[in-house]
Amino acid sequence: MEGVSVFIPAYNEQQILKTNTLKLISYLRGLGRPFEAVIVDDASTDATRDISLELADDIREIKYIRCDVGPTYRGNLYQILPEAEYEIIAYLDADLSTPLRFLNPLITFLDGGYDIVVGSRHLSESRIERGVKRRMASDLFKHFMRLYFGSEIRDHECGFKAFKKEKLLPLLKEMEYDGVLPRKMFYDAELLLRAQIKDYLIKEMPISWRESEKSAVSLWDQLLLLPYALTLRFRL
Ligand SMILES: Nc1nc2c(ncn2[C@@H]2O[C@H](COP(=O)(O)OP(=O)(O)O)[C@@H](O)[C@H]2O)c(=O)[nH]1
Ligand SMILES: [Mg+2]
Repeated sequence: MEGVSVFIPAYNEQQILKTNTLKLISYLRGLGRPFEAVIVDDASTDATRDISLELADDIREIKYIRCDVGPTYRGNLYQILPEAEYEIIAYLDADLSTPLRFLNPLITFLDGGYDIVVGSRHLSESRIERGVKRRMASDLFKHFMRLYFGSEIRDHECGFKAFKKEKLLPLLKEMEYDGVLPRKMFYDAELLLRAQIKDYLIKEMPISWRESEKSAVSLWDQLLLLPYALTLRFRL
């Protein structure tokens, strides 16, 4: 069985990082495949660094990578993913908005031949606890991606995804010019558009999602990405 590298993007997560990382480790131990858990910290200003260093010291399978420039929302995370030790790459939110029991099904779809599996909050079997404002924004974005880009995916933005490393690397390479164009949350959407152009096999999997109150993402910030998103159609 292929090993899995699970990434945990973390920005100021001192409250929950230790407990949830330990939960993740014990879950992964139960899967019977080689694994690592990699905390990717984008210049947190709280104790995230100390907590992560301690975890990495204590537990062999935990690694800690700190980026000095951040927060970038997704930019740094995607630059770090190629450092994965194993053939399957997954990431999830530090607050475990999607319960861990969905992780094995997510990975298993890759074993079954899919190239990318995305957790989705927009399928009829998905179970979502989310504020009205963010739900509406997410619905609007879903329609935008379908109507403007013809995307067949409903939830591009969910922080619960898995990839075959060999398929992800060429996509990241294509997107390398990112240096001058901070895509932030739009990174995921662009990646999935490019994956569809390459005819990758993509599975959208229903999940549960319970949003915690803390959020690093502002809707206003996302709106500022609109010029980038509108012009992307001509660059693809
Ligand atoms: N590495 C990194 N992680 C981040 C950044 N912003 C948020 N995160 C992490 O990404 C995950 C999702 O963030 P969250 O604020 O809950 O986003 P939301 O669920 O979309 O509101 C959490 O694990 C955060 O700690 C960032 O700029 N860099
Ligand atoms: Mg969240």
